[in-house]
Amino acid sequence: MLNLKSFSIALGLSFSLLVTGCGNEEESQDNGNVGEDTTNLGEDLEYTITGIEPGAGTTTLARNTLKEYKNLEGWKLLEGSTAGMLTELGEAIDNKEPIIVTGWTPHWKFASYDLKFLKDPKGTFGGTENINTITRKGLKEDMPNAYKILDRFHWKPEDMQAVMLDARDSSFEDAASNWIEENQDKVDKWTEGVEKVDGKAIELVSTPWDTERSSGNVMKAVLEQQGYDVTLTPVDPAIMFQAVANAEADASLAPWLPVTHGSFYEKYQEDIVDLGENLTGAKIGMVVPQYMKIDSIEDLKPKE
Ligand code: PBE
Repeated sequence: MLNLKSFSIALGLSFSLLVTGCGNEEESQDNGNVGEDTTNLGEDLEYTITGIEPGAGTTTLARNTLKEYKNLEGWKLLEGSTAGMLTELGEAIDNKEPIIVTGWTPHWKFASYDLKFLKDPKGTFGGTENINTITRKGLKEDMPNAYKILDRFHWKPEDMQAVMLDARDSSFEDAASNWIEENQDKVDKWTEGVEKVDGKAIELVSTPWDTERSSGNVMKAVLEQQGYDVTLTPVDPAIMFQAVANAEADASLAPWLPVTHGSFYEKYQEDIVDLGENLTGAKIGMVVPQYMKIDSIEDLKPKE
């Protein structure tokens, strides 16, 4: 029915290339005063911010951040994969070494480690972000029951983070059904008075990060309970917007707005239906371990 399969295959391929491309683990063993002297900090880090996938909204904003802050002259963004970033972060923390990553919340890393966002006085990473639900045009008429559930779906950062954490020891499918079991009252409000269907196919499109694997799998399970035959396909944010705009997919719970995916939203807003926020209080930016002495992006010193 749709061409998303080829998209996801392409994405899978680019992911494996990226993961292999980002395996260099530098170990700077020298300092005990983590980030105390911010000139040495740049040298210790080889003036590198540990980033994620090139296609992420976060990466676009991080590239822009390096341009906008004059004090980041000579710094570079190491683009790679989220898995690579999380490995580097975990290792740095084990060794109490400095590291700066591009990160976001909700995410289990904030539950597992003591982390902080660096202040961003220029606001290049935006402020508080929302995650929105979008559908293709005509879904309301074609699938009024699914539309109603999608429109009612909202939850809190704590809910999403709980699914992400749980999925680390099991799978997103299991974590989603556990969450539904424990939060049946919330789910009942989304499905109240909605008629069940008999195997009607619905295509959800999402992005490959744990945040959206959580919301996507919860919605998949809820719609399946209502009798839908649900396909959930992870793709890059650009493709996610394009697929909904072209009606190759029915809906997505994955757009981060107004800033992270703002450029895609602007491009496609005439061709999609925006059902508004499904989560408020998300955030992206530069993230460091609490033990580092710096507090702001402006505390970093340019390369000499
Ligand atoms: N992220 C963080 C997405 C949305 C925000 C990695 C989950 C992205 O950067 O596109």
